[in-house]
Formats: sequence, C-alpha cells, structure tokens
Amino acid sequence: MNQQPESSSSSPAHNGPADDTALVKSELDQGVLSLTLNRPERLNSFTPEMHRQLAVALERAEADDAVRCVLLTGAGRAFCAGQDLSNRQIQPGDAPPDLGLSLEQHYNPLIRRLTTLPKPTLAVVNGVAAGAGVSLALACDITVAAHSARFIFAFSRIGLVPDSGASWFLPRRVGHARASAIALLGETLTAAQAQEWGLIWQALDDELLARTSRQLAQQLATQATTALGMTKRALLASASQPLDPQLDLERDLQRLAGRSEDYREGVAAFFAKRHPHFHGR
Ligand code: LHQ
Repeated sequence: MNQQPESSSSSPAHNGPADDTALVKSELDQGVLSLTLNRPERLNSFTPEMHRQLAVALERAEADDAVRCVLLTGAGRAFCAGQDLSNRQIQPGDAPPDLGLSLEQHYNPLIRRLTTLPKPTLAVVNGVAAGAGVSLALACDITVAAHSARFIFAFSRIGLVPDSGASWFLPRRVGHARASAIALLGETLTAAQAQEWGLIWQALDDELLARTSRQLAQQLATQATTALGMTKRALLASASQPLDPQLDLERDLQRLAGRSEDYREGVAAFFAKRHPHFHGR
C-alpha cells in the first residue's frame, strides 16, 4: 500500500507557472519530482541550455525536502537522443572540437549528480534512447522502459567512445561479452532485450508505462528517503572496493540509519502490525 508523503506539491522551487517552453519541464506532486526533457523535435537531444536547466532542477531536488523521488522522462516519441549533433559538423579547415571539454563541463557533472543524489531516481524511457541518452537512463537508480523504446549504443556509429558512464554501467549490468559486442557494434537493444539482459529493471506495455512508473515513483517517495540515499551510496561504493571496507561502510551507514526517525517508525509500525508512515528523516 502506498502512502502519501507528508509534503505534496507545495514547493515554490518547482511550482512556478507551468512553462511549456522550458527545455526541462519540472513538476512536483506528492513527493515525486517529474523532470521531462522537452525538445521533442530534436528527440530531446542535449544542448548546453538543456544541461543547465537539468542541473538547476537536480540541485533543487537535492536541497528540497519535499522531493522524495526524481522521475526522469522525455517529451514526445523519444527519451533522449544524446548530444545534439546539429552544430557538430566539422568543415574543412575547422579546428577539431574538444569533446572532452563538453563531458567535463556538462555530462560528467550530470552523471555524478544523479548517482550521488541522496534520493531515489527513476528513469522512464518512453521512447528511443541513444548515445548519452542511454547513459542518462542507466545513471538512474531504477530504469523502466516502454516496450516500443530502443536503446541505441550510437557512439561507435559516429566514431566516438561510450561516454557519460556508458562504459562503466554497461559491463556491470550485462557482463563483458555482451558489453563488448554492444559497444563495438553500436547495437540497438529492444526494451525486452534490455530487461532480459539486466540492463534495465522492467519493460512495460506502452499503455501501462505512465501509470506503472507513476506508482513506482510514488512507492519510492513514501519510503525512508535517508536510508534509500545511503543504500545508493553503499551500492555505488561496492563497485570499487573489496568486501572488507564495504563492511565498514555498511556499519557506518547503518549507524546513521539507526538514529533516524524513520527507523523508529519502521520498527514501531512492525510491532503495531500497520504500514509505516515515513517522513524521509
Ligand atoms: C537529432 C538528433 C541528435 C540533433 C535526432 N542531434 N538532432 C557526444 C559528443 C560530446 C559529448 C557528449 O557525448 C557525446 C555522446 C553522444 O551522445 S553522441 C550523439 C549520439 N546520438 C546519436 O548519434 C543519435 C542520432 N540520432 C539517430 O540516430 C536517430 O535520430 C534515432 C535512431 C535516435 C531516431 O531515428 P528516427 O526515429 O528515424 O528519427 P530521425 O532520425 O528522423 O530524428 C527526428 C529528428 O530529430 C531529425 O530531424 P529532422 O529535422 O530531420 O526532422 C533528426 O535530425 C533529429 N535528431 N537525433 N542527436
């Protein structure tokens, strides 16, 4: 059973007048901050301004206690087609671009922000995801996708290297044999294949995507947010350290969790044989 989080859509940071021209639309409802990439005519590919708006939205999400889950999706028929390639054609005589700078300034901070956000994130892949758009989907804690969605590892198709965390997420989710073939061949995966191979959590019928993902986000938003944030930290750390320091980290995090209001509530609810009412503290 889902419960309503304490704070509903009351944060001024997210509740300005609805702005349909925003490149990242933001809406807070019952603890779920929905962020919608909004350049549908360019399949929600990234420009510096879209990066800027997403960074601002995620900074606010982190600071605002009313946000207990972030849901990320795309407007129109795509989730995100990666970097906007419109101005990327190189003419004879042009100096070669510094794509490393673009990663340093925009994509790497975005992936770091998402993976270290002390709140759960849910990617709802409503349509095609390509290049860094795939990376974005994989950087969220839970990724669901419409059956009609596609994951296109487009990097090698245009002579680039998997970036924005793609080379890190991919082998950890699907194993080296599949990661290597997918990345080198620039493969396209269906949502069903992505689920079967462990790249994403669930492929959902298109008609059910909005409702099911909403329920999932709502469920995340009613849980013990601080503990979920620390769970993210533990899982991320596990990728880069042996068991021994991981046990120490679990001890430290559990010490903090044990002092939380939500833990007290969780145990009280267990003995009272009722559902807990967490406040995310
Ligand atoms: C686009 C784009 C797009 C601009 C569709 N840009 N317009 C690189 C550099 C630096 C740092 C960071 O990291 C990276 C990594 C990357 O992300 S590199 C970019 C990787 N992405 C791609 O290579 C995907 C390019 N797009 C496609 O391959 C196709 O559009 C897909 C397969 C996604 C969808 O195909 P269709 O369903 O056939 O749609 P479409 O191609 O007709 O696209 C619709 C429109 O969107 C079209 O414009 P038009 O004016 O002809 O209607 C496209 O040009 C535009 N569009 N992706 N990334």
